[in-house]
Amino acid sequence: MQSGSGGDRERLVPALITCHSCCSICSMKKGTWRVRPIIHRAMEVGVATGLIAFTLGVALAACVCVVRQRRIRAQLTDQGFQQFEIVVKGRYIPDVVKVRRGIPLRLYFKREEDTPCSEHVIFSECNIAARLPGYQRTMVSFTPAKCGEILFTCAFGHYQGRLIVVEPTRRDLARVLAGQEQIIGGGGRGVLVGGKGEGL
Ligand SMILES: [Cu+2]
Repeated sequence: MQSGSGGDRERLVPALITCHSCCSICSMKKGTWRVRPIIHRAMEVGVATGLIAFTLGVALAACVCVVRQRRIRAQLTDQGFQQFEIVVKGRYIPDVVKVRRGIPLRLYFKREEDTPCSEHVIFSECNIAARLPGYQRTMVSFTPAKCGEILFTCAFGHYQGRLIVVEPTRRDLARVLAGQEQIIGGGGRGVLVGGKGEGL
């Protein structure tokens, strides 16, 4: 007990400060923690906080990325096609849309202006051109045949947008097949596939 007073102190201080055998940040060696314990501790806390902040930052960036990806991907419908709305106002919003190959696509151009520039939308690779009346929603439909990019522009090429055509997943295909069976089996519902049901 008597001789342990020095030992008690030694045990108490490390319990408070937790010095490791060495530290690569402050190059402190084992046993030297008694000299600069507070600086050492502060560095450890600083590094730990930095690491946590960095990890949270990366996680947040990943979430934002996923949400953004979802937002620009055409939605699959229960009727077996994919659809997406693009606003035309000074440009195409959004100007990049992910679509699936081989699944009928309906693009709804919602034109919120009447400048002559954006009156037509042209998909030159697909030989598709459509007139977009001002302040209306116009459907352009086709089936993307191959993977890659499809450019669409206004008549003068000022407004530009891109469809990124990707391979559908198995889940996408299963859903589309289920939708088509439903339409075939559901009698009168098949009429909708012609694509005039919009705007009613
Ligand atoms: Cu234009």
